[in-house]
Amino acid sequence: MRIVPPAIAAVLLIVPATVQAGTVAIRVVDAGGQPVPDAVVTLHPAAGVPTGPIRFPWASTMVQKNIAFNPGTLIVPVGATVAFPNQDKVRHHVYSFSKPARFELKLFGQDQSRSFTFTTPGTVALGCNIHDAMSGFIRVVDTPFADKTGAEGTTRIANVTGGRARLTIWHPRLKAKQNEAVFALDVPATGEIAKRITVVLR
Ligand SMILES: [Cu+2]
Repeated sequence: MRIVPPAIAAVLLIVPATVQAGTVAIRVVDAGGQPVPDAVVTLHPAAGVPTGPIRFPWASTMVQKNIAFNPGTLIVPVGATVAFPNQDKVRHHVYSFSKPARFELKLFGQDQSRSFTFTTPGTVALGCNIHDAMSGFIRVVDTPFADKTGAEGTTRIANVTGGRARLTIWHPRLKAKQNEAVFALDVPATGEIAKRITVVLR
């Protein structure tokens, strides 16, 4: 009979039984090397996304304030019900003609809210019938590995399932089919991979 030395036995005990996962650090820049904020970064591991509900640390809320959608781009998990509170003194009439969700939230005023449930992944462009300049986007995603780039054009997504993955960058001005650029990425089983992505904006 083989005896496992105590030191090795202790190491075996502390190895977690979870899937190996790494961190993906993305920096999105435009053709001139300038950071691209508010780009939506999503990762779909070839091994599949973890089962269970997708939750993000931000609210599924699209506020109308100062005659603008806030945030300008909102990421929500597929199946999310998004609230549209009006914090302006004027009335808004929110609509979308986008394929994943065609809807209309007819005239509603200050401190009123409406909601809509997004059941199809994809991009939803929002407008307002009253204020032509109002423009907003909801990116409905079917992966928990999603985030928006900050002012520096960067984001860091942790606990991503290791192995081959599809990396998608979306931005409303990205010059590509459906405003998306898609890449293959090898996510490390532990530690971090950093990737700089150059996109062409219109
Ligand atoms: Cu409006």
